[in-house]
Amino acid sequence: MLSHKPFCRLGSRTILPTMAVLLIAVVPLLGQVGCRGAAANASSASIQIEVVSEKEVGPATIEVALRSAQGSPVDGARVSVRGDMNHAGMKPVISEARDLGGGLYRTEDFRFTMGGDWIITAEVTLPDGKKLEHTIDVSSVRSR
Ligand SMILES: [Cu+2]
Repeated sequence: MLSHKPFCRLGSRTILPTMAVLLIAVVPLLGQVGCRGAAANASSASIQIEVVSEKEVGPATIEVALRSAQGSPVDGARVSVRGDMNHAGMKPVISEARDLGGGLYRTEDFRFTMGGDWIITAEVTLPDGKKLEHTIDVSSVRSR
């Protein structure tokens, strides 16, 4: 019993400093996780669309680049590319773009089905579920 009391006192004296050290170590870690989370869960993004293949009837490749408001690449989004022509009565061409990492998404089965003027829309669902879209005009797609 005589040795029990000093042991308890020693115990509480070492546990408190240990907890303080853990807190000091954990708080900056939480801060970093918070910042990274904010970038990944960007609820706004800039969307860039580019036709990287020939602009002619047939298979085409379209790339979509996503950046957060802070300028960092946004990965893990769902990007669907829709092609419409500027005249009525045509079925839109829809292609899911593959996530290549680094904020870049690329179509694999898009095709221009007719020569003429197209409107390309990227429909984006960000990792946090927010939806955005961006449209570009692609004029004078060549017939073959
Ligand atoms: Cu057409």
